[in-house]
Amino acid sequence: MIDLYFWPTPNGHKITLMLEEAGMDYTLHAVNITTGEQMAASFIAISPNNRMPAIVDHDPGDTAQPGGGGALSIFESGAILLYLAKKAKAFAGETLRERVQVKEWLFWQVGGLGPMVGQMGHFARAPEPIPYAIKRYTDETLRLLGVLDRRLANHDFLAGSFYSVADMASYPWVRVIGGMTPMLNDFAHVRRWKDAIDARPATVRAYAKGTAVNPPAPPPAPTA
Ligand SMILES: N[C@@H](CCC(=O)N[C@@H](CS)C(=O)NCC(=O)O)C(=O)O
Repeated sequence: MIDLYFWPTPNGHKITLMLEEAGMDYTLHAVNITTGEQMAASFIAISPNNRMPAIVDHDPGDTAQPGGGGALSIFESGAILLYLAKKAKAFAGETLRERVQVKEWLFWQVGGLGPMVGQMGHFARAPEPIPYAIKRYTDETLRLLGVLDRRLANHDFLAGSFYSVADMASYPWVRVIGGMTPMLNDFAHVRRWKDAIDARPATVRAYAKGTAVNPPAPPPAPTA
């Protein structure tokens, strides 16, 4: 059994996407990052960077190895995805070349797309607008969407012809962009790829789990 420490943000959704795709048993523990639950000592014990997602695998299956055995905690979404892919024996490529491409695009996301889109959103909502920062992160997000679009122009998915943890890492960030801004309009291949992942049953289940954890606020009551 796997415990998933989660809040429905793009980094959190990466892991529910993978767990649902792989059909793994997991228990979801909400870590409400809007009220500071990520700062609890019990959470920092498994996620020293006080960020979610994190997992604890109670059956890592390495008891035969020296020093192995017992529950294993993992933080950082990229590390979690690679761990789960190894455990599931799926979604990380089969050949050497496939595995290299999965890692290239996974690291591209955790080091590039995620932080840049995150900063773009942060500065868009800053109490004092800083035009240089808004332009810097918007331009960089557009550049990265261009990189993604060129890759997807001749590949079904990021690592080639198969769905992988690299797609699961990037998709939630592209979904956020698509929901907030018209920025995807110029990137037809990205939209085709996003639509294909939107339609996967595991994607629908993963996002339903997120909505259950933090349901959208009800619309304000109509006034006279
Ligand atoms: N590099 C980390 C980033 C995780 C991260 O930034 N998580 C955010 C939510 S998307 C968080 O927990 N924020 C809490 C905070 O800002 O205090 C990963 O990929 O797992």
